[in-house]
Amino acid sequence: INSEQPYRTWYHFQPLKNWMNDPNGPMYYKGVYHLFYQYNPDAATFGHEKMVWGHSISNDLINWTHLNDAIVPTIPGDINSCWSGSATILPGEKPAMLYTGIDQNRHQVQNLAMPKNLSDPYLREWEKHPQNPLMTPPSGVEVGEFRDPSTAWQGKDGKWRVIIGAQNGDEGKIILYKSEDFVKWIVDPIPFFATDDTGVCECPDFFPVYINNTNGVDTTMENSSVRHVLKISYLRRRHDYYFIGKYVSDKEEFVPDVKYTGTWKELRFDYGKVYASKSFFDHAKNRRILWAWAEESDTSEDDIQKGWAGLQTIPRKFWLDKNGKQLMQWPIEELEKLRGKQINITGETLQSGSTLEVKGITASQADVEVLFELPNLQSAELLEPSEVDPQELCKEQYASRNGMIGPFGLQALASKDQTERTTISFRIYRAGDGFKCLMISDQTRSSLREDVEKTSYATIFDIDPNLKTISLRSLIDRSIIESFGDGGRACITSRAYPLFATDKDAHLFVFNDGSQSVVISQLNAWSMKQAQFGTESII
Ligand code: DQQ
Repeated sequence: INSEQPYRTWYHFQPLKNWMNDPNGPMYYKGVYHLFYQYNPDAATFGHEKMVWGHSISNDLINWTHLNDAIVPTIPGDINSCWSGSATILPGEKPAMLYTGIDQNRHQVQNLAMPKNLSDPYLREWEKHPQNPLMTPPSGVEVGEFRDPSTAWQGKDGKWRVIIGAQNGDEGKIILYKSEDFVKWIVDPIPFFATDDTGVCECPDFFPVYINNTNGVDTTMENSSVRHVLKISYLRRRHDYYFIGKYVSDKEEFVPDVKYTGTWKELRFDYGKVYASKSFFDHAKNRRILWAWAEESDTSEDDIQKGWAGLQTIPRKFWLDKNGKQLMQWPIEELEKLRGKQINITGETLQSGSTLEVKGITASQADVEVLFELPNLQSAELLEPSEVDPQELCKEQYASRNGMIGPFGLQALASKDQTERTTISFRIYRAGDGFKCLMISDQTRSSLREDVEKTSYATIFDIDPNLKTISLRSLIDRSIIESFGDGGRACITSRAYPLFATDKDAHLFVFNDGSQSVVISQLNAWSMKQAQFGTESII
């Protein structure tokens, strides 16, 4: 299977075959993690006629058993597809799934499904509520752009609240509904959030995060120990943006600290190929976890050939940074169970223009953590203007011009001669009164194949003027690379489809193209074992 399927992942979640997109209804319930996902049971392309909820369960969020599809079109309210939605655990430990149905008129409506048998530990079968659909497009919302109910929460008055993504012309809206019994929902006439010129808001997620604590918290918490986060997937931009702010349930009001600007400065969960993310509170380990869809960047014909399309990122624990201004993310600790053979490099100087191969691990499936020791930041070149779109900076002409401090970093999924390589790098600038780090995942040389999309991704973040070291962690898995800069401050996911740098022919290098040398203070790289993806025998 390896040589026939060089791009199929070893430890990133995938169904056995066919098309997968958004993560749906992730939850932890009575000792079992559940992941549902948008799935086309019939093909490796999006099912315009029929999408269903695939369902898999796990004890550790890494090894999975695939079950039968959980929610499939059966009623007038979802006969043309079962689209995205979220889990809420109701009092009495009863999971409830609100999801979007494409109804008999191809309108988008919201439905409720609940487990048929709560004593089945895997919750294999789901029953639809007889009163479905529970919500139909309200006035001021297009009938075909009303979808993706969030996890519900209770306000101080005890009523349930849920938000739904919508559109009216160019206006993107987040619509709030309230309910006492989870069945009869009343729309709030004032949108919970709106953006003028974005088009539809998809997969909204809304939850509290602790101030000064990396633990997660249940969606209903509302007091002075937390801030709130609203995440929206904007379809036109195909990115997941988030806003940190203040939520007051008795006013039905969420006020973001920074107003939506529609520019590159907007905060994002990931600056690469990630969309339709969804979080859940894992009360087993008191953490909030993010799932996200990493779509393919090869052609649809390739997907049909491969027989599959779409991955989920490795679940990430996330929390509010000490500065209160952004979220920090880190792959869940359970992933480390898959670490096999380890290579370590300590205290090695990388002179200007040098490249060092990290030998002795399976470079096509690896987990790499590097801590770079930086030269004196005063030697960094000046960034002018000091506020510039990192995506512009990363364009070829900039990226190829070498700087003083950086670019330095990793070349992953690289061929021996490095003609194929995905380059994840840092470059430090003096900017205004402080310093900034530009992080890039450069796909332009990721494959000698011409038919794959090779967009590069970049983000820029402020660094402390006294910063002595900077860390980079990359999870490499055959056709995906998830990179975490500065301890999870900046995340970039990319897809790569090398022609030659696959399996045993994949290599990993550390490099420094800046004119100042940098030191590998510590590098640890592990071969990654294959995660288990089993199937239950079909009942
Ligand atoms: N995918 C689902 C929709 C959602 C979109 C359909 C986001 O519910 O808006 O598969 O990728």
